[in-house]
Formats: sequence, C-alpha cells, structure tokens
Amino acid sequence: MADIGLVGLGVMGANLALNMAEKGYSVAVYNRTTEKTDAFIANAGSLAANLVPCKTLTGLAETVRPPRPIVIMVKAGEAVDEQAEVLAAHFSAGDILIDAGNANFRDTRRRVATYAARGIDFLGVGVSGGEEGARHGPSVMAGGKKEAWDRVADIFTAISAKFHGEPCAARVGPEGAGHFVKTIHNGIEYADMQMIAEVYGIMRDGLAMTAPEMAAVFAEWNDGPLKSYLIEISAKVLEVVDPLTGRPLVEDILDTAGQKGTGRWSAMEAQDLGVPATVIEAAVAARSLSARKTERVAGEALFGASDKALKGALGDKEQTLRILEEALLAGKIAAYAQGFDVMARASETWNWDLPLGTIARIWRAGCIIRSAFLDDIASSYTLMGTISNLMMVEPFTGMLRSSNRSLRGVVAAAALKGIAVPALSSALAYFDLSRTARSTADLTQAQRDFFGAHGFERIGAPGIVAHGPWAMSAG
Ligand code: NBP
Repeated sequence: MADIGLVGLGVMGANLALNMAEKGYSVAVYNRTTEKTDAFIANAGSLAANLVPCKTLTGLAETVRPPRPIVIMVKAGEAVDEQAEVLAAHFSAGDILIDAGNANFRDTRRRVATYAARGIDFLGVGVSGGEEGARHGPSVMAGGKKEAWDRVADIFTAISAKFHGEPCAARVGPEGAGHFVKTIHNGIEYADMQMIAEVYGIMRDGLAMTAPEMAAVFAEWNDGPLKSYLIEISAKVLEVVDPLTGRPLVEDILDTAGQKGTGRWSAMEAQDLGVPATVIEAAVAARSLSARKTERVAGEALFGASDKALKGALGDKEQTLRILEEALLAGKIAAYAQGFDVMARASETWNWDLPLGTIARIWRAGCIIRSAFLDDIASSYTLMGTISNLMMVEPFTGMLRSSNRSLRGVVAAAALKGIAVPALSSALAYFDLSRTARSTADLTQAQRDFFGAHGFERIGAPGIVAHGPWAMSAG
C-alpha cells in the first residue's frame, strides 16, 4: 500500500509526486484526465517503482495505507471541494485531507470546520517554488491541527527545500494560517516583481540600455544585498535570445501581465485588517493596468509619449545604476515591512500566533521570494522576538538611512520623465508617512467632524471633542 496519495498531476502535483517518490515514499496518484496519469507514469523513469497509478478517487483512497494522508493539488476553488468530497466519503478517523494548492484561506477555514465536524482532519498547506521547487524542494507553509501536521510532517520536511541544512517546512498555525501565509508570500512576490520591472523600465527607457546590458546589471546585483531568486532569473530572462528573431526574447513578449488571485487577495486582506500594504496594492494595480493594452496605446496617442531619457538626471550611468540598486533595496524593505505587518495583524485578529521568525526562515530557500534579505529578516526575528515594523529595526533602519535618498531620487526623476514607477512611489510614500510625526490627518479629521459630526481629539487634552465650532466660520 502507498504511504500517501496525491490528486492532480498538473505542473505542481506531478513534480511533488516525483519529489516524494525520490525521497523513498510510495505515492498513489490520480488525475481527472486519465491519459495524464498514464503519461506521468511512463515518463517517471526509475521513480515509477514508487508510484501507484489509480484510475478513480475511490481506487486512490483504497490504495493508501490508513491513516491516509491525501494531497489535493488541483486548480483552487470548486475543484478542491469536489475532490475532497469524494475522498471524504471513503475516509475514517485519522485520515487527513491536505489541500496544497493556492486556496483562499477563507475557503480553507470553511473546509477545516466542515471536515472537523465530520471527524476528518483538513490541512491547508501553501507550497511555493513553482515547478522546480515542487520537484526538488519547495517552501512549505502548513495550517491546521498540530496533531494532523505531526502525522505528515516527516514527508513534507523530507521533500522541502533546505537552507544550510534547515528544512523550509513548518506548521505556521491553525486552520487557514498556512494558506494565508502563502497568500502574503505571493503578495510580497508581486511587489518584488513589480519593483524589479520598474527598475528595468528605467534602465530600458531612461538609459536606453540593451537587454544583455541589463542582464549584466542584474547579474552583478545578484552578488550584493539584492541577491535573490527573482534578481537571478531577471538576469537570465534578459540574456535569452529568441531563436525565431535573433533578438532578445523579452522584446517580443506582450506587455500584459496575468494574475491568478493571490496578489489581489493579499491587498484585500490587508485592507480588511486595516494594514497599509500599499506596495503590494500598487503591484496588483500595475498588473491590472498592464492588461489594458488597448487603452494604454490609445492614451499614448492622445497625450503623446514622454521623452523618457534620463539625460544624467541621476548622474552618469554608473552612478545611476548604483542609485537604482539602492532604490530597489529601499523599496524592498518597505514591501516586506508591509507584508510582515499584515501577517502580524492577521495573527492577532484570528489568534493564530503566527511564528513570523519561522516564516522568514522557511522563505529563505525553495520559494520564489527566497533571498539573502530574508536571512537578515530571520536573524532580526531571532534577535528581537517580535518586531512592530521592519523599517524601524536594524539592520533595516541602517539600510534605509542610506538608501531612502536613492529611492527618492529615482521616484522624482521617473516622475519628471513620465516613467511610471507605482510600486517604488508607494514604497517612498509609505516610508515618508511612517516617519512623519505630524501628519495632515488633522485636516481630514476636522472635515469628517464638519460634515459628519464624527468628533476629534484635541492635542494634549483627554477625551473626544463631540463637535467643533464649524458653524462659526460658516456664519
Ligand atoms: P495545472 O494547471 O498544471 O494543473 C491543474 C490540475 O487541476 C490538473 O491536474 C487538472 O486535471 C486539475 N483539475 C482542474 Br484544472 N479542474 C479540476 C476538477 N474540476 N476536478 C479535478 N481536477 C481538476 O495547475 P498547477 O500549476 O499544478 O497548480 C495546481 C495548484 O497549485 C493551484 O492551486 C495553483 O494555484 C497552485 N500553485 C501553482 C504554482 C505554479 O507555479 N504553477 C505554484 C504554487 C502553487 P486535468 O489534467 O484533468 O485537467
């Protein structure tokens, strides 16, 4: 009998199954379209010995040794409910349903409660790292009952990425916590990717650099504080020449970015929790605007294209590239501060007790946002236990002291040249607002009281002033 079952042999499921098989587990696999299962087994090579193909979900449930752990890795949404429901009919006490897709954590909370009422454990497990991660070591963020996680922790730990030997797999909290953390991971990923794209835009349009030149810059940055998977692949992407045209492939890729929901969910959850996650919001909005290609083309015809050449606005090319690197670092600090803030507030709100230091540690390898920077965040959590805002603790405060001027310079130069840098601009505004002792909300509060009698607090005086004497000015 198999040690574990897996439903869904798409990109992620197939690679997770191979990863498990390689680590010595016997895996029963099922896919809705049976031909995919056959092709999967046929291409599995020697690992096929550890794989048991099943033609039906019932067959899968019968093939896994009780207590059965069965991983569902299909398109998020109704498909998960459908597969879970069929499997649950064959389950008995101790069996565990594990949704490893990108579920909305609210769906996971519902499923955990629904199945708990039927005596079935349900784990919501975020898996990051794409195809390569699933095959050779993803970052694994689990949510659900501790006893249920303990029964499958060995398998997920074995298949997870390792950072200097430390597994990047952990239970981060109860019920939907794992999927929530994965969602915020993806929100931060959106922010990271957008800021990299903005800096690429400045190099391409402001400095007229070629793709190979930009690839070399990203490759160089990958040896510094920005060292990360996303910077590394940016360099690699820009190096690729299209065999069809002989030109850099990136030049022939349509400039409209897709999105599947996790970035938007991050922004929505942040709003719901009252946490400013403006860099993530800007990144989500930038993808939405990118999709409006026709409107953008019409807009350029209407208003004219701006002259984007920087013409030394940030110094010579070498200086400009150094400033861009620092600006990206400053933006990154703001984005991560926001992401961790959202998780901290969620943890408080839902009593999850999210281990933020552990989350930083399991993001250091395997996942898409893995970076040297996350090791710094992990170290800060180890040192300090709790952190109210990453920007306000070392080494990030020191980094921001020196890099915020570069972020300001880049945002200002880009604005004057008509180069859109929404995520970097949001990061700068977040930084500036976060260190403004006297904000402009005094006027906002006065306006609210003027038209809505919402009251206000007077500086240095306790209590709420029920209503200001606004009628005096009207008279
Ligand atoms: P794929 O698109 O490669 O595969 C989708 C799988 O879902 C296939 O096995 C498909 O079966 C199955 N499926 C669908 Br679609 N509708 C179904 C239904 N109604 N009933 C049963 N099975 C159904 O997706 P993927 O990239 O492997 O993603 C799987 C999950 O992992 C998603 O939640 C995704 O968001 C998440 N994820 C993806 C990545 C990534 O980088 N791709 C990373 C992390 C998480 P079929 O073969 O019969 O159509």
